[in-house]
Amino acid sequence: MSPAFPRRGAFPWALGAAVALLLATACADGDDEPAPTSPRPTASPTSPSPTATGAAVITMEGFEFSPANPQVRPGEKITVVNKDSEAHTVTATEGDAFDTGSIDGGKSGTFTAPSEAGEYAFVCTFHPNMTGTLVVR
Ligand SMILES: [Cu+2]
Repeated sequence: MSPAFPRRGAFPWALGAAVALLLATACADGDDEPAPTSPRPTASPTSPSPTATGAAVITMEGFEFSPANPQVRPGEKITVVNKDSEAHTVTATEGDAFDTGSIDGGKSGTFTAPSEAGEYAFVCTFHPNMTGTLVVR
């Protein structure tokens, strides 16, 4: 009867080892599942285009539009800042897509981008060599 004691003692030992193994594999599985989804920094490194994010602003300075090719959303409100002393306009060259009218030097105005995507050339009606293209998309 004496050799039965060590055998009985071995059963809980083996059970404990089996449970420990099960727990270890269960923990490993639990760690594997959320791993592929959590480390995905997709949104943070995508903000190097200043015209596409935030409020759209066109600056007139030195008889130039800056940026000359602003990219905006359909129907977006665009602020126009005139830093020159002369009056300027932002006027679509084809049709009447948009027109700020005269913006005096040192003043600012606004206009609304067309609701249809496309490229709209614009000009200052006072200074036709001031040109730009509004990119709506
Ligand atoms: Cu002008």
